[in-house]
Parts: sequence; C-alpha cells; structure tokens
Amino acid sequence: MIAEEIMRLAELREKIEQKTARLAVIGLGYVGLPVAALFADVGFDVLGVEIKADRVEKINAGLSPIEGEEPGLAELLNRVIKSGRLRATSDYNALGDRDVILIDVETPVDDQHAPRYEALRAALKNLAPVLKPGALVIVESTIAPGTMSGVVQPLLEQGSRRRVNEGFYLGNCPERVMPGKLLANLRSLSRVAGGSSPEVAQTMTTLYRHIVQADLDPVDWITAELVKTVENAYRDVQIAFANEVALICEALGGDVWKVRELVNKSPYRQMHLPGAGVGGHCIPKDPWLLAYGVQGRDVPLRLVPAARKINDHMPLHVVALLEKTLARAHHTLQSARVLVLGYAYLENSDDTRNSPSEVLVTQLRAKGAEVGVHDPYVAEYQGDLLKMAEGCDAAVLMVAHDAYRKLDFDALYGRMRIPLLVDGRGVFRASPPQGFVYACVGVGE
Ligand code: SAJ
Repeated sequence: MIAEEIMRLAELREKIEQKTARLAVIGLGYVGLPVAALFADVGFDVLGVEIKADRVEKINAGLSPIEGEEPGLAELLNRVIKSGRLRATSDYNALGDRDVILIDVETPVDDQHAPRYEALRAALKNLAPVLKPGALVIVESTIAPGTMSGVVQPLLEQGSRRRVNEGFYLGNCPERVMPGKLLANLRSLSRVAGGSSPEVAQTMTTLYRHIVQADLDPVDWITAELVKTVENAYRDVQIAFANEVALICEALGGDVWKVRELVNKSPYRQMHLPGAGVGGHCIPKDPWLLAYGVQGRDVPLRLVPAARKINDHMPLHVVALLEKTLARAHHTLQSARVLVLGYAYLENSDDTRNSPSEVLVTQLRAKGAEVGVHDPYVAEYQGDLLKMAEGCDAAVLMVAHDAYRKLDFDALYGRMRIPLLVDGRGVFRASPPQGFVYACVGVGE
C-alpha cells in the first residue's frame, strides 16, 4: 500500500477507535437494525438506510419493526433514536459523509439453488456513486464464496470510479444472529473479519471490538465467505446424518432417540437431532451458497447436496409415516381429518420461513386429507387446540414448542375421532400418550 493510503487507513482507524467515524447500515432487517442500534448505543453516529418507507417511519419513531420476542431490542432502539445517535432514511445520498458502511440486505437462493443478489447489487449500485473517498464498506450478508471479489469489488470500483485499497476499503464480516437472540448473539459470538488487506481486516476488528465481547479473527475474503457457509453446511450435514439413521432405525425396528443417546456417550460423538425437517433462513440456504462458490470447478459435490435432499425429504417421510399409522387404524389419508401441531420452523419461535410444515400440509392436502393447523406462536394458526382437534383422525407434531409438551391427552382423546399421534420430533417418545395409536420418526414398529 502506498504511504497516502496507509495514512488514510490509519486516520480511519483512529476515528473508529475514537468513535468519531460516521457509520451507516444499509438494510434495517433482523440483522441490520440490531447492529445499527448497538453501534449507536456505544456512541457512534449511525445512519440506517432502508428502502421500506413504513419501516423507516416506525424506526424513527423508536419502534422496532421486528416480530417475535427480542430481549432488549425495543428499549435499545428507543434509547438510541431518542439520543439522536441513530436515524433511518430511504435516501442513499445521505451516505455521502459516511466513513464506514455495513451492508445487511437479504441474499436468498432461488429454486435452482442459485443466490439472488438483486438486493445486494442494488445496494452497491446506489452506494458506489456517493461513496466517500477512503470509506470502509463491510458486507455482513451471507454470500457464496467468491462473491466479494466477483461481484462486490467490481460493482463498487465501477460505480465509484476508484479502486479498492486506494479509493475505498472493503470487508466481509458474516453475522451469526438467531431470531430470539439477536442482541445476545451479536454481543457474544465470535466473528471473522475478512479484509481487502490485512490492515483492513485489523481495522474491522477495531470497529467490531466496540460491540463484540468474543474472538474477532482477521482473515481474507475467501476465508470469511467459507467460514459462514461451511458452519451452516456442517450443521445441515449433521442433521441429515441423524435423519438417515432415523430411517434406518424405522426399517430395522430400532429407536433413533435411544441410539443417539447411547452413541453420544462415545467420546467425540455429537449426533444431532433427527426430525420432521430443516427450516429457517440459514440452514436450508447456506449449503447451496457454499456449493455455488465452487460451481464450474472440478470439485464433485456429493455430501452437501445429498444432505439437503435428505433433510428436504423429511416432511414427506412424515406423510408416509402418517399413512402407515392410519392404516394400522384401518384408515387412509383420503378425506382423513388431520391436525398439524406446529407451523414455525423452530421450537418457541414465530418464524415460518422454509417451514417443513408448509411442505407437509401441501402434501397432505394433495393426498385428499382435510388439514387444520395449530401453532401458539404463529398468529394465523393460534386458537383452541382442543376445538381444532374435534373429530380429527390424526394429529401430527411438527414443532417441539414447549406448549405441546404439556398437551392434555385425556382431553384430546375425547375430542378426536381416532386418537392417533405421529410425533415428528420425538417429544413423546419416552412416554407415548395412553390409548393413542402412536408413531414417532425414527422408531421402528
Ligand atoms: N434441526 C434439526 N435437528 C437439529 C437441529 C436443528 O432437525 O439437531 C432443525 C430445526 O428444527 C430447524 C432447523 O433445523 O427446523 C434449523 O434449526 P437451527 O437450530 O439450526 O436454527 P437456525 O436455523 O436459527 O440456525 C441458527 C444458525 N445461526 C446463524 O446462522 C447465525 C446456525 O448457524 C446455528 O447453528 C443455529 O442457529 C444454532 O446453533 O442455534
């Protein structure tokens, strides 16, 4: 790096240390908003840029637009809006005086498992022309390996007419948030800081040190991109292994819940939980981003796609298990009344993104069943469970919400036409409900 750049980066680093650097966050969703609020709370001036005008309005009124229970977020947001340290706008031109700009826009994958970077490209194209010389841009969104050099750098260089590490600096710092623990995870989980140069990576750790009480590891771009996508692909593969063992146990008359418990007594074994499927905004998506990163290279991907296929099949396996169980009660799915318990993708959450229940309900209806859905956390499915169970021929447990662990099976028994339960999460494995025809994923007859 030439002396002038080093001076500029040193100057930027100084302003970051002093918290006089002016920050911006593009995309005030469940990642961008908490991170903007945390930096404002430690004393930075933070500008949030959000295209949805109603969200801008709500945020500037000190109200959080994020659903679900997020401990501490409402108070934090109210505090930093009142103090004037955080404000939101839809105007990209307001970014012209910003020294550090974080990008937290969505990066979904489509049904061909390819990333859709429309939001990321739009953010970069709008930012580049107004980007302040010597500013640091940090992409926090999850991206396929190779995206920083292949998409982000070219768009910023073309749009700003400056070159990276000369006219601006560029980083990738993937987030590790989780709905329900947004602030806790942001503060307590380690992060990799992928910089356009080692000095930039160090500058990034200086910035995040203000809000993160965990390891901050300076790395290069490809390492940062790989860590995020690999850590979620790892989890997907582990869950798929547990699901494949569940299918083996069903076929051989075993009990995967028992097998898992005993396997995990062996050192260095941590078999994950089998179940009715894998949903959410991270695990079903990130393995495909990892795979996309090696597309066109001579790397035969077998395990990552296979794990996705196994996990995506689990809701359909639950349908087959239900059919088999109904047959035991001399019944079929055709015109059966089925109550699905749980529509969120995760226990005790209201988040329904990529929910396995969505696949199950569609398949059940396609097979002629009459389907009701209950979920204590999802507004449209809240209601009187016992009422919904009236005359049903089966109940299918898809989400291990705590509320379901206290189900009143005696009352349920009296309401259902056929007291039949298919347990997709092994919740009642240890003590199946009295008088019910009971089946559980991973347990053979
Ligand atoms: N699931 C299983 N078996 C398991 C674990 C999960 O079937 O053993 C299912 C869940 O029911 C759910 C899906 O997988 O449908 C995802 O569950 P998750 O616990 O992984 O929750 P997520 O999707 O919120 O994952 C987040 C991720 N965090 C980030 O991306 C920052 C993931 O990296 C974390 O590992 C995970 O939280 C976590 O550890 O809680």
